[in-house]
Amino acid sequence: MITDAQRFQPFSEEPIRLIDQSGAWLGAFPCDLDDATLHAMYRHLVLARAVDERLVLLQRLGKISFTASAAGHEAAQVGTAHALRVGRDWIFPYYRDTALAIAVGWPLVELFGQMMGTRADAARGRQMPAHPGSRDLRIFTVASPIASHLPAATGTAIAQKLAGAGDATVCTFGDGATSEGDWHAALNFAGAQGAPIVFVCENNRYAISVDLRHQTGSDGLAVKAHAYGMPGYLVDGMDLLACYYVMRSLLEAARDGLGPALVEMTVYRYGPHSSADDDSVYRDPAEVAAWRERDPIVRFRRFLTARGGWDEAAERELRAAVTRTVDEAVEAAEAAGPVPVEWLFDDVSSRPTPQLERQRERFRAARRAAGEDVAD
Ligand SMILES: Cc1ncc(C[n+]2csc(CCOP(=O)(O)OP(=O)(O)O)c2C)c(N)n1
Repeated sequence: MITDAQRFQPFSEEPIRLIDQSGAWLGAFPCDLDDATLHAMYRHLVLARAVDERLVLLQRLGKISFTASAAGHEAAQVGTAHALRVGRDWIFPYYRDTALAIAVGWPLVELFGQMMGTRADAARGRQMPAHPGSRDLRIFTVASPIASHLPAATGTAIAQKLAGAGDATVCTFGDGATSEGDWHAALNFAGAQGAPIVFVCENNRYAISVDLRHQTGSDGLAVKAHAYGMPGYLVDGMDLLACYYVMRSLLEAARDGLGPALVEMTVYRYGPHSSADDDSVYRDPAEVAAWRERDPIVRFRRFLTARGGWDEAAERELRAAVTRTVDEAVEAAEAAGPVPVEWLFDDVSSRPTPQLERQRERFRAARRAAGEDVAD
């Protein structure tokens, strides 16, 4: 239940913030989360960072072909995840949302299986790495073309409204997505239809090498919500609880029939755009270092420590447990073995067409000719 004090003002000039750099609570209302919930949120932050670092390592080792680091985005994503009703609300994420997927419970074995293309991958090796999806968790499979998932997210939210079950949709994207036509079509239609959807822009100020100043002449991104008839909120995306409380109140409003909202979360990506990028050619290392000083994980840990109930021993125990969890997940995902190439022919249609069967036979014949052992 959201109280009046937990409703936020849209279109503020300063980002909404509930925890300062020292970990002190700034809210006009008391934090109403219990220790177990706060510690679960912190574990998700730490786990997401550890997964991220392991993915970079696996890419360097040649075990995965591509990774897009979420380091610096964790508070925005974990805060959003905890405001969702997992399995009921729909989630339309983008490729940088590893922490979001982890925090809503995407199994780590599946995550690493998806990244490595092993049999542990629920998508059976058919997506490029960093493209999760889950029927059970209602995660719409990530699509590479920027902003192409937004109209589908709006459509889903309109369907939720028509169904009348009180569900909502969250759709995330980067600042670069706001330059795409799909972005405007989706927000326009959501506003016109009063769709129960919260659009979340993880604004890290870069679309690969393109600075936000080249994307828009407007004063920020949240302000664009005005034109689509919905409120826009500017939030400190390195502050987990600011992200959580803003998302909680907006999702509740959406479920109550109050329509869509746009949230701009200011974040920073510490690493390059992806494993295929060299950010040193377009960013000053001093800028990266300055944002690292505002690390969302350190800030939240300070909050927990100041509140009581978190200390060095708890921290050590958590870090060791997280390392073990990641080790085991990587091991299990790898042990599942690579996806057989022949799976390519499965699930294309409910009954294979004669053309598909002929292609499968030609493929098998080519493998036999190459001396491979092909089962009948
Ligand atoms: C329609 C389209 N155009 C270009 C690309 C190439 N591309 C991949 S990621 C990216 C940058 C997107 O930046 P942003 O939306 O800000 O998200 P970020 O990666 O910064 O989190 C671009 C241009 C693409 N995938 N799709």
